[in-house]
Amino acid sequence: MLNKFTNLTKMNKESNQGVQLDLSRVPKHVAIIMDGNGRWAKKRGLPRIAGHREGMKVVRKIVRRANQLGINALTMYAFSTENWKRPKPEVEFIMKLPEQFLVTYLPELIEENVQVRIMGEEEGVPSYTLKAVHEAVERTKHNDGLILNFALNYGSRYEITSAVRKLALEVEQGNLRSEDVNEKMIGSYMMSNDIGDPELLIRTSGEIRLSNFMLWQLAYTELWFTDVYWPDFSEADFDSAIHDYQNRGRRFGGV
Ligand code: V0D
Repeated sequence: MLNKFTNLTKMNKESNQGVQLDLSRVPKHVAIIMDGNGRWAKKRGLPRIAGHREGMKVVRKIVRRANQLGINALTMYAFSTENWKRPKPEVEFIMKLPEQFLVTYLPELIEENVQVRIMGEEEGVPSYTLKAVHEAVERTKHNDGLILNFALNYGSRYEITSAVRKLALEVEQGNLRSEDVNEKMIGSYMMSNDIGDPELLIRTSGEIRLSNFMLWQLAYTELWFTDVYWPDFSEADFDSAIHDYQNRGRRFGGV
Protein backbone atom coordinates (compact mmCIF):
# COMPACT_ATOMS: atom_id res chain seq x y z
CA MET A 1 0.00 0.00 0.00
CA LEU A 2 1.07 3.54 -0.66
CA ASN A 3 0.96 6.34 1.89
CA LYS A 4 -2.41 7.92 2.64
CA PHE A 5 -2.21 10.80 0.18
CA THR A 6 -0.45 9.79 -2.96
CA ASN A 7 0.60 12.38 -5.46
CA LEU A 8 0.21 10.54 -8.70
CA THR A 9 2.04 13.14 -10.74
CA LYS A 10 5.21 11.73 -9.22
CA MET A 11 4.15 8.14 -9.70
CA ASN A 12 3.12 8.19 -13.32
CA LYS A 13 5.77 10.14 -15.12
CA GLU A 14 3.91 10.12 -18.41
CA SER A 15 0.77 11.37 -16.77
CA ASN A 16 -0.13 15.01 -17.13
CA GLN A 17 -3.21 14.68 -14.93
CA GLY A 18 -1.87 13.52 -11.60
CA VAL A 19 -4.56 13.42 -8.96
CA GLN A 20 -4.48 13.18 -5.20
CA LEU A 21 -6.19 10.12 -3.79
CA ASP A 22 -7.30 9.52 -0.22
CA LEU A 23 -6.26 5.91 0.32
CA SER A 24 -8.48 5.64 3.37
CA ARG A 25 -11.54 6.13 1.15
CA VAL A 26 -10.99 3.94 -1.90
CA PRO A 27 -13.99 1.93 -3.15
CA LYS A 28 -13.93 -1.65 -1.93
CA HIS A 29 -15.31 -3.12 -5.13
CA VAL A 30 -14.82 -1.67 -8.62
CA ALA A 31 -16.51 -3.11 -11.71
CA ILE A 32 -15.16 -2.45 -15.21
CA ILE A 33 -16.69 -2.79 -18.67
CA MET A 34 -13.57 -3.12 -20.85
CA ASP A 35 -14.88 -1.76 -24.13
CA GLY A 36 -13.17 -0.53 -27.32
CA ASN A 37 -10.58 -3.21 -28.08
CA GLY A 38 -11.83 -3.68 -31.64
CA ARG A 39 -12.03 0.05 -32.31
CA TRP A 40 -8.54 0.55 -30.89
CA ALA A 41 -7.21 -2.01 -33.36
CA LYS A 42 -9.15 -0.61 -36.31
CA LYS A 43 -7.76 2.87 -35.62
CA ARG A 44 -4.30 1.35 -36.04
CA GLY A 45 -5.13 -0.75 -39.08
CA LEU A 46 -4.76 -3.94 -37.03
CA PRO A 47 -7.11 -6.94 -36.80
CA ARG A 48 -9.61 -6.81 -33.91
CA ILE A 49 -7.83 -9.66 -32.14
CA ALA A 50 -4.78 -7.43 -31.70
CA GLY A 51 -6.99 -5.17 -29.59
CA HIS A 52 -8.11 -8.06 -27.40
CA ARG A 53 -4.52 -9.16 -26.85
CA GLU A 54 -3.55 -5.63 -25.86
CA GLY A 55 -6.64 -5.46 -23.64
CA MET A 56 -5.42 -8.48 -21.72
CA LYS A 57 -2.18 -6.67 -20.87
CA VAL A 58 -4.19 -3.76 -19.54
CA VAL A 59 -6.14 -6.10 -17.25
CA ARG A 60 -2.85 -7.06 -15.66
CA LYS A 61 -1.78 -3.41 -15.33
CA ILE A 62 -5.03 -2.31 -13.68
CA VAL A 63 -5.01 -5.29 -11.31
CA ARG A 64 -1.59 -4.19 -10.08
CA ARG A 65 -2.78 -0.63 -9.58
CA ALA A 66 -5.98 -1.70 -7.80
CA ASN A 67 -3.89 -3.83 -5.47
CA GLN A 68 -1.57 -0.91 -4.70
CA LEU A 69 -4.55 1.27 -3.84
CA GLY A 70 -5.96 -1.33 -1.43
CA ILE A 71 -9.11 -2.13 -3.43
CA ASN A 72 -10.66 -5.44 -2.29
CA ALA A 73 -12.36 -6.62 -5.45
CA LEU A 74 -12.28 -5.93 -9.20
CA THR A 75 -15.00 -7.36 -11.42
CA MET A 76 -14.08 -7.24 -15.11
CA TYR A 77 -16.53 -7.87 -17.93
CA ALA A 78 -14.48 -10.24 -20.11
CA PHE A 79 -17.20 -11.83 -22.25
CA SER A 80 -20.96 -11.26 -22.35
CA THR A 81 -23.68 -13.67 -23.38
CA GLU A 82 -24.19 -11.35 -26.38
CA ASN A 83 -20.53 -11.60 -27.52
CA TRP A 84 -21.20 -14.99 -29.16
CA LYS A 85 -22.69 -13.04 -32.10
CA ARG A 86 -19.18 -11.94 -33.13
CA PRO A 87 -17.30 -13.65 -35.98
CA LYS A 88 -16.27 -17.17 -35.01
CA PRO A 89 -12.48 -16.65 -35.42
CA GLU A 90 -12.66 -13.61 -33.13
CA VAL A 91 -14.58 -15.57 -30.47
CA GLU A 92 -12.07 -18.42 -30.72
CA PHE A 93 -9.19 -16.03 -30.23
CA ILE A 94 -10.85 -14.43 -27.21
CA MET A 95 -11.52 -17.84 -25.68
CA LYS A 96 -7.79 -18.59 -25.75
CA LEU A 97 -6.94 -15.48 -23.75
CA PRO A 98 -7.47 -16.99 -20.28
CA GLU A 99 -4.81 -19.59 -21.05
CA GLN A 100 -2.39 -16.90 -22.27
CA PHE A 101 -3.20 -14.80 -19.25
CA LEU A 102 -2.51 -17.74 -16.97
CA VAL A 103 0.81 -18.63 -18.54
CA THR A 104 2.01 -15.04 -18.64
CA TYR A 105 0.70 -13.53 -15.42
CA LEU A 106 -0.41 -16.18 -12.94
CA PRO A 107 2.94 -16.47 -11.13
CA GLU A 108 3.08 -12.75 -10.44
CA LEU A 109 -0.60 -12.62 -9.44
CA ILE A 110 0.08 -15.39 -6.94
CA GLU A 111 3.08 -13.40 -5.73
CA GLU A 112 0.74 -10.43 -5.20
CA ASN A 113 -1.76 -12.59 -3.27
CA VAL A 114 -4.55 -12.09 -5.86
CA GLN A 115 -7.52 -14.46 -5.80
CA VAL A 116 -9.01 -15.19 -9.24
CA ARG A 117 -12.74 -15.88 -9.49
CA ILE A 118 -15.24 -16.33 -12.23
CA MET A 119 -18.92 -15.48 -12.66
CA GLY A 120 -21.12 -16.52 -15.57
CA GLU A 121 -22.44 -19.59 -17.30
CA GLU A 122 -19.94 -22.35 -17.96
CA GLU A 123 -22.23 -24.04 -20.45
CA GLY A 124 -21.17 -23.18 -24.01
CA VAL A 125 -17.66 -22.06 -23.03
CA PRO A 126 -14.93 -24.18 -24.71
CA SER A 127 -13.29 -26.79 -22.49
CA TYR A 128 -9.79 -25.36 -23.04
CA THR A 129 -11.03 -22.01 -21.71
CA LEU A 130 -12.66 -23.60 -18.66
CA LYS A 131 -9.53 -25.63 -18.00
CA ALA A 132 -7.39 -22.48 -17.83
CA VAL A 133 -9.93 -20.58 -15.79
CA HIS A 134 -10.40 -23.40 -13.29
CA GLU A 135 -6.66 -23.70 -12.93
CA ALA A 136 -6.38 -19.97 -12.19
CA VAL A 137 -9.21 -20.19 -9.65
CA GLU A 138 -7.82 -23.34 -8.05
CA ARG A 139 -4.24 -22.09 -7.75
CA THR A 140 -5.29 -18.80 -6.16
CA LYS A 141 -8.19 -19.88 -3.96
CA HIS A 142 -6.16 -19.66 -0.73
CA ASN A 143 -4.94 -16.13 -1.51
CA ASP A 144 -6.67 -13.48 0.58
CA GLY A 145 -5.64 -10.31 -1.26
CA LEU A 146 -7.45 -8.61 -4.13
CA ILE A 147 -10.32 -10.60 -5.62
CA LEU A 148 -10.07 -10.56 -9.42
CA ASN A 149 -13.54 -11.57 -10.55
CA PHE A 150 -13.94 -12.20 -14.29
CA ALA A 151 -17.46 -12.03 -15.73
CA LEU A 152 -17.25 -14.63 -18.50
CA ASN A 153 -20.29 -15.67 -20.53
CA TYR A 154 -22.19 -13.45 -18.14
CA GLY A 155 -25.56 -11.75 -18.62
CA SER A 156 -27.37 -9.94 -15.84
CA ARG A 157 -30.96 -10.69 -16.87
CA TYR A 158 -30.07 -14.36 -17.05
CA GLU A 159 -28.54 -14.12 -13.57
CA ILE A 160 -31.71 -12.46 -12.22
CA THR A 161 -33.91 -15.00 -14.03
CA SER A 162 -31.97 -17.87 -12.41
CA ALA A 163 -32.43 -16.25 -8.99
CA VAL A 164 -36.19 -15.87 -9.54
CA ARG A 165 -36.47 -19.49 -10.64
CA LYS A 166 -34.67 -20.76 -7.55
CA LEU A 167 -36.88 -18.66 -5.30
CA ALA A 168 -40.02 -19.80 -7.13
CA LEU A 169 -38.94 -23.40 -6.61
CA GLU A 170 -38.51 -22.80 -2.87
CA VAL A 171 -42.02 -21.37 -2.70
CA GLU A 172 -43.41 -24.21 -4.83
CA GLN A 173 -41.84 -26.77 -2.48
CA GLY A 174 -43.29 -25.02 0.55
CA ASN A 175 -39.90 -23.99 2.02
CA LEU A 176 -40.54 -20.28 1.60
CA ARG A 177 -43.53 -17.95 1.79
CA SER A 178 -43.78 -15.42 -1.04
CA GLU A 179 -44.23 -12.57 1.47
CA ASP A 180 -40.85 -13.48 3.02
CA VAL A 181 -38.97 -12.82 -0.22
CA ASN A 182 -36.94 -9.63 0.29
CA GLU A 183 -34.10 -7.68 -1.35
CA LYS A 184 -31.41 -9.24 0.80
CA MET A 185 -32.59 -12.72 -0.17
CA ILE A 186 -32.69 -11.92 -3.87
CA GLY A 187 -29.22 -10.35 -3.64
CA SER A 188 -27.90 -13.54 -2.05
CA TYR A 189 -28.75 -15.42 -5.25
CA MET A 190 -26.51 -13.16 -7.36
CA MET A 191 -23.17 -14.61 -8.43
CA SER A 192 -21.05 -11.87 -6.83
CA ASN A 193 -22.97 -12.09 -3.55
CA ASP A 194 -20.01 -12.45 -1.19
CA ILE A 195 -17.97 -9.52 -2.52
CA GLY A 196 -20.70 -6.90 -2.09
CA ASP A 197 -22.06 -4.45 -4.63
CA PRO A 198 -19.56 -2.33 -6.56
CA GLU A 199 -19.26 1.25 -5.33
CA LEU A 200 -17.87 2.31 -8.72
CA LEU A 201 -18.45 1.19 -12.30
CA ILE A 202 -16.00 2.19 -15.02
CA ARG A 203 -16.86 1.86 -18.71
CA THR A 204 -14.35 2.71 -21.40
CA SER A 205 -14.74 3.63 -25.06
CA GLY A 206 -17.53 6.20 -24.91
CA GLU A 207 -20.63 4.01 -24.66
CA ILE A 208 -22.98 5.27 -21.95
CA ARG A 209 -24.97 2.18 -21.09
CA LEU A 210 -24.87 -0.91 -18.88
CA SER A 211 -25.21 -3.61 -21.57
CA ASN A 212 -26.76 -6.23 -19.28
CA PHE A 213 -23.97 -5.98 -16.71
CA MET A 214 -24.72 -6.43 -12.99
CA LEU A 215 -28.12 -4.70 -13.15
CA TRP A 216 -29.11 -5.73 -9.63
CA GLN A 217 -25.73 -4.97 -8.06
CA LEU A 218 -25.34 -1.53 -9.68
CA ALA A 219 -28.49 -0.02 -8.12
CA TYR A 220 -26.54 2.50 -5.97
CA THR A 221 -23.20 2.45 -7.80
CA GLU A 222 -21.40 5.57 -9.01
CA LEU A 223 -21.01 5.33 -12.79
CA TRP A 224 -17.90 6.67 -14.54
CA PHE A 225 -17.43 6.80 -18.30
CA THR A 226 -14.46 7.67 -20.48
CA ASP A 227 -13.91 7.90 -24.23
CA VAL A 228 -10.53 6.15 -23.85
CA TYR A 229 -10.41 2.73 -25.53
CA TRP A 230 -9.63 -0.12 -23.13
CA PRO A 231 -6.15 -0.90 -24.59
CA ASP A 232 -5.22 2.77 -23.98
CA PHE A 233 -6.62 2.82 -20.45
CA SER A 234 -3.80 3.70 -18.03
CA GLU A 235 -3.13 3.69 -14.30
CA ALA A 236 -3.63 7.46 -14.42
CA ASP A 237 -7.09 6.98 -15.98
CA PHE A 238 -7.96 4.48 -13.27
CA ASP A 239 -6.76 6.93 -10.62
CA SER A 240 -8.92 9.65 -12.19
CA ALA A 241 -11.97 7.43 -11.87
CA ILE A 242 -11.21 6.77 -8.20
CA HIS A 243 -10.56 10.46 -7.64
CA ASP A 244 -13.89 11.46 -9.19
CA TYR A 245 -15.64 8.82 -7.11
CA GLN A 246 -14.10 10.28 -3.95
CA ASN A 247 -15.23 13.77 -4.83
CA ARG A 248 -18.79 12.86 -5.76
CA GLY A 249 -19.67 11.75 -2.25
CA ARG A 250 -18.80 15.14 -0.80
CA ARG A 251 -21.47 17.66 0.18
CA PHE A 252 -19.84 20.96 -0.74
CA GLY A 253 -21.37 23.38 1.76
CA GLY A 254 -24.67 21.58 1.47
CA VAL A 255 -26.75 19.64 3.91
C1 V0D B 1 -10.86 -9.75 -24.11
C2 V0D B 1 -10.31 -7.13 -22.63
C3 V0D B 1 -8.27 -11.93 -19.44
C4 V0D B 1 -11.71 -7.65 -22.85
C5 V0D B 1 -9.46 -8.04 -21.82
C6 V0D B 1 -12.68 -15.41 -22.37
C7 V0D B 1 -11.95 -8.75 -23.85
C8 V0D B 1 -8.99 -9.24 -22.62
C9 V0D B 1 -9.17 -12.98 -19.33
C10 V0D B 1 -9.21 -14.00 -18.29
C11 V0D B 1 -10.38 -11.29 -22.19
C12 V0D B 1 -10.42 -14.58 -17.89
C13 V0D B 1 -10.45 -15.54 -16.91
C14 V0D B 1 -9.28 -15.96 -16.30
C15 V0D B 1 -8.08 -15.41 -16.67
C16 V0D B 1 -8.04 -14.45 -17.67
C17 V0D B 1 -10.05 -12.80 -20.39
C18 V0D B 1 -11.80 -13.19 -21.81
C19 V0D B 1 -11.48 -12.08 -22.55
C20 V0D B 1 -12.99 -14.01 -22.20
F1 V0D B 1 -9.32 -16.88 -15.33
N1 V0D B 1 -8.58 -11.18 -20.49
N2 V0D B 1 -9.67 -11.70 -21.09
N3 V0D B 1 -11.11 -13.56 -20.74
N4 V0D B 1 -10.07 -10.16 -22.94
